[in-house]
Amino acid sequence: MRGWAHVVLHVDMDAFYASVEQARRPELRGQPLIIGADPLQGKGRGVVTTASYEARKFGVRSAMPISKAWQLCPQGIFLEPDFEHYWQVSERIMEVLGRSADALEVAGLDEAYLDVARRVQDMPGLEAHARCVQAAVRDAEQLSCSVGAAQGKVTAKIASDLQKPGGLTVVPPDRARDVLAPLAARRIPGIGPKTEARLAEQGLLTIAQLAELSWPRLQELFGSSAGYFRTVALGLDDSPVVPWTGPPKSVGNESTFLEDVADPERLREEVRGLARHVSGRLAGAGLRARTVSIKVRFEDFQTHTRARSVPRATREPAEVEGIALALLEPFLADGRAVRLLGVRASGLEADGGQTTLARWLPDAGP
Ligand code: TTP
Ligand code: MG
Repeated sequence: MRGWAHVVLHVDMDAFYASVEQARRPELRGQPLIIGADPLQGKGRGVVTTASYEARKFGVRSAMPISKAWQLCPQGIFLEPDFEHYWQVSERIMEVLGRSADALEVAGLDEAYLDVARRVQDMPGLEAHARCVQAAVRDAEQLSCSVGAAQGKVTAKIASDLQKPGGLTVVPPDRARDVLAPLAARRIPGIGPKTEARLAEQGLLTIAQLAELSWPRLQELFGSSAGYFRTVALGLDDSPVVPWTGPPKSVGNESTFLEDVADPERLREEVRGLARHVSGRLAGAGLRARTVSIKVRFEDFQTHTRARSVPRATREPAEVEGIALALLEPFLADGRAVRLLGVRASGLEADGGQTTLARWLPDAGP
């Protein structure tokens, strides 16, 4: 594919939970199906998780109060989600997708990026391959998906959403800026409702308007993510697929001081902060650790690591912090200046013994 930095497909399942229910229960097909909290005859207090396209015609949407969905679509069929089942179907879909790509990056229960650069030669080949991917998913699970193709993941993701359900949208690099220009700014992953409202206050509604902003203005609006939004808005995104290689073996953070530090209290404080950061990352990934280790590098680059294991895996901030501090203490005795400190958690276990692929989904956004 001449002129393409990468060839990325983004596959996103259509009305995923609802379609899965319709696939396993044929009597639900063609029906307005609403997955979410129990509506309790209109008095339910939860929200809609997703709605079939038949129900969306009535205005039912994800995250809407279930009582509102009940009003909008009284003839709807309401079901509570069966996550266990959706995870299983998701894993099977990812296997199918993996066979259609040289690298697969799972981005959520119902979405993934495929690197297909080595499988397609030209535009017709790309379109044919994408249609084959859709057919393979349909054959395997009786489910429909939408596909976006671009030279980068972000543009591919925006593209997959443009012709739902069942659509295929190819955005070649030389067309990217023009295709994106008229779209609402919120189409860019990372612009949620809050950011959207903040941008709207400044009259910024479209991606074209973001593309025209000066660099200082972008930095004012987006801080350290300014570069990401500029690249995407200009149609220059070429973010590659990063294949999923299994759960992490360890999670750690390090910091190098601007100037070497000998003050024991400052070193303890730094280790506390690193330990809290590591606990937070474990919580985010649904992991616990059996071993906590620290790394200390002195001003002369002499580097030491110390580790301690606990009988029961943990991510309790106080416990991780306590172990890290205890490991640090012997290094503080002679007042040597420290250049770098690190805290790492290993011997990782997933919550509740859950080891499925879906457990390791990365965070969304830039
Ligand atoms: P989405 O891909 O955002 O939505 P969808 O697959 O239901 O519909 P679309 O055809 O527009 O892609 O999310 C995938 C699943 O994630 C969805 O089926 C249910 C779940 N989900 C929530 O639990 N809460 C939410 O707010 C959203 C948007 C989705
Ligand atoms: Mg979806």
